[in-house]
Amino acid sequence: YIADGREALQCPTLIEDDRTGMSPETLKRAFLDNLFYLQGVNRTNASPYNYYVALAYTVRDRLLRRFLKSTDTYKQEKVKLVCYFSAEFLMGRYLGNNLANLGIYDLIKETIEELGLDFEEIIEQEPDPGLGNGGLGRLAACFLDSLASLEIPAIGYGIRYEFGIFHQIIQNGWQVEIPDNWLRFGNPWELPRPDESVEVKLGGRTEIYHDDKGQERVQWLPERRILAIPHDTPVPGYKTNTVNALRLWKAEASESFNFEAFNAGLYDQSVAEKMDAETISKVLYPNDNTPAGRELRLAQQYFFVAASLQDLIRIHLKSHKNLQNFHETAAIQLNDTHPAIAIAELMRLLVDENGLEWSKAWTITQKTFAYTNHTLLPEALERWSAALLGKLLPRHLEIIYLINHFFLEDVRTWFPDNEELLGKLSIVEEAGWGNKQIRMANLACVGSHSINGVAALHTELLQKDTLKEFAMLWPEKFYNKTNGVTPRRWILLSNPQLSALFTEKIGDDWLKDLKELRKLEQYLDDPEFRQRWYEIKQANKADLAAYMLKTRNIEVDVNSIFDVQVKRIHEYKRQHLAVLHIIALYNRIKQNPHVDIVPRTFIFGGKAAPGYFMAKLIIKLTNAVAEIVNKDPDVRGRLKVVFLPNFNVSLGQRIYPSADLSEQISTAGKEASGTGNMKFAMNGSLTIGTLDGANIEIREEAGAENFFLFGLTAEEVYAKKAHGYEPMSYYKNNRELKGVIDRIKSGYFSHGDTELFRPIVDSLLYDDQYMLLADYQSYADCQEQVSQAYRDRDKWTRMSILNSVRMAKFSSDRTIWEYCQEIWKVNPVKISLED
Ligand code: NBX
Repeated sequence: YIADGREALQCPTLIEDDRTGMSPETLKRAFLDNLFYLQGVNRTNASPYNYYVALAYTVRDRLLRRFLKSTDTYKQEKVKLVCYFSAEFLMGRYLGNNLANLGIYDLIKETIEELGLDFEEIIEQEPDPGLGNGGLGRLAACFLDSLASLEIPAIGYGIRYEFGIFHQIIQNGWQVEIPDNWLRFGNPWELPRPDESVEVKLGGRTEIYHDDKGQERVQWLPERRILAIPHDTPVPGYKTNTVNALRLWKAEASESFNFEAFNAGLYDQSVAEKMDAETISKVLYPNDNTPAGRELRLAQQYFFVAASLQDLIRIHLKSHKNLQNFHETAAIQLNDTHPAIAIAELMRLLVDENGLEWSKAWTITQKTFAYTNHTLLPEALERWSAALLGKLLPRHLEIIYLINHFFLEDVRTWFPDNEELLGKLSIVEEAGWGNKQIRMANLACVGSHSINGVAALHTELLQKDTLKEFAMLWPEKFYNKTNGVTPRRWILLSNPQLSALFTEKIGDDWLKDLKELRKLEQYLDDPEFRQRWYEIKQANKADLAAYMLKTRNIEVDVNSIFDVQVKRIHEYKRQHLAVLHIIALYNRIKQNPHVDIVPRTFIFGGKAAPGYFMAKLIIKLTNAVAEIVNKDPDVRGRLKVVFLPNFNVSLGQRIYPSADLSEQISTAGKEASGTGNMKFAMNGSLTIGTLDGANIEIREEAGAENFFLFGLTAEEVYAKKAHGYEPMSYYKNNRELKGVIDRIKSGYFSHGDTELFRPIVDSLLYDDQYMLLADYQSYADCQEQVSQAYRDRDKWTRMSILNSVRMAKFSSDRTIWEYCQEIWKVNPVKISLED
């Protein structure tokens, strides 16, 4: 082991030391040093958290050499960097993941246990960094893991939110939000790099001036300047030397913050402005699939994008004389439209600040950016009022108008006299009364060379519907990139027992190439293998059962079907469809207490956006049903309903391995992809699902006979809407369904209050935008098939095995490889640790 910087100090280089060594003795010494010298505590008074911090630094030290070597290699070899621009990175805990990727998990676990410490308890001390809402943020994290594992030079750029996604508690059945102060005790994983800070400008106005050649040019006279301070977190690949950076920006007041006010004696005012600056990276907006529309949110988006582009230009100019070939240094992926203002910012940097000609700058810009869309819901597409955008970013508004002007001019020559088409394509929407809106998806499409959806159906619907005018204009720009998840976190770390079984049978190559798991199909007819499979699932269920008992004081039967729906709460995801079915089962028992029902434990988890009334009411309904069902003696433990509070990455790691049944029941055509569906299936859950998002591809891979399919197709949903959908007719014609809705209406779950759940009932009976009633019977019938299948343990286990071993397509390694080859045009770069 070689420690960097030794040569300069004229130290011998090949000596293993306390910061690089891997022998148990060296590790123990390093760990105890980090306890004593970094934290000033010792074995007699250290808390579990102190032990966590000591271990985190011990592991971080062992990442740094690879980290710096990676960065240096990228610089020296002038490689093209993949830059993942994302307002969210839902990384989950680092400690276990870094140990696994360094290949030292067992070594460290044993070493810690030799010191008489509880390794699990130490792992649990780490706050779960929740810098994202859900699928979109977690996808960014899985992508970083795959990029490093595939040895692709890459960097994730985002915001270092001081408060991540709120902590959810349940009070009286309702969601209550608690601020997530995750940095309170510091963060051992990040390296602040204040020397690489940059300034970001905001507000003010623009001005025309003449440069020294007499050329007319525009400059931006900002009102405020904010400092962006990068904080780097190393992201190691699985058993490679590559360690990439996640670079998150923190906002602070500039050094020169309101110096005048300060000197004029207005000390309080200048401090107030300092606090104002820090607000920008203060808190993650907790909305998924609805834009916030707030000035601070736009400031956040611009803040991290402007800082990141300056960073990339600085990197580029270290090894190139000008920006003419900037697109050869950086492939920037826009994770949804949240960073799309980068398109206008790069144009401003190239044209205004570096004197490039507009058309040259535009070519570079389009070659640099690629855009991923994550939603088909029209209400979720970001739009900014031109007035708001112009106030915060006056020059960018002008640039957007110019981009739009040249773009529409082109469209006019290609399609003369087609005002309707122009109206659809325009980046600027005239919303009436001079109320202009900037459509960020249109800006992203125009400014990128690639536009991709995240599952086959999603991409198809983007081309046919949401973005059809762009698909008509530029069919060659469209790609499908079906999502994936990293098998390191979602199998190896989450399900150590299953991982050990895999490795015992086929070696550990599956962790780098998930197709290897197919080899396990040969054991399908081996009763001993099936027995072990079953036992592992039961052991995982027992773990989750213990957790539910401890946290919720609910006792569940590990022989019941663990039927799980965990994801953000949203009407289109239809958690309430599952609740309707639970009430139907309950009603059957009440009608005939001896009815033969396969025991089930229904497990829910997920956060609702704090301002989303219906989603919060769905949580309340779920808990209200749980309260009645769980304590009813007629039910006799056959049904249990558990809402697990604060679903996040670490709770996911507990839940996915313990599920028998994965609920993926969105209205067809609404869920872009889903990624939880993949995590469940890899861990041997069977899916009950609609033909939506990636469910379709999961079913294709697993085999239709190993998937519980129900519900309308996307086409049928559109057709039904077009012909006038009447939910009331389903209510009137389906006795069981009527019984369910009447039970809610009657106040049975709300202590006699017939008003509480009226918004849900009314929405179902009179509108039912997401067609729960149309899909109800098909869902209930399908659930009956699930129950029958579960009665046959051998059959169920075979289906479970096949689901798990056929999920290779959904490794994010496959997804990232496709992005690399088709969109980014980058290849792996080997990192050598030799000097
Ligand atoms: O992105 C999700 C989709 O709903 C999933 O179908 C998909 O699998 C996943 C990854 O592609 N979208 C999502 O998570 N969106 C957000 O979290 C979001 C956050 C902020 C915002 C809009 C959407 N303003």
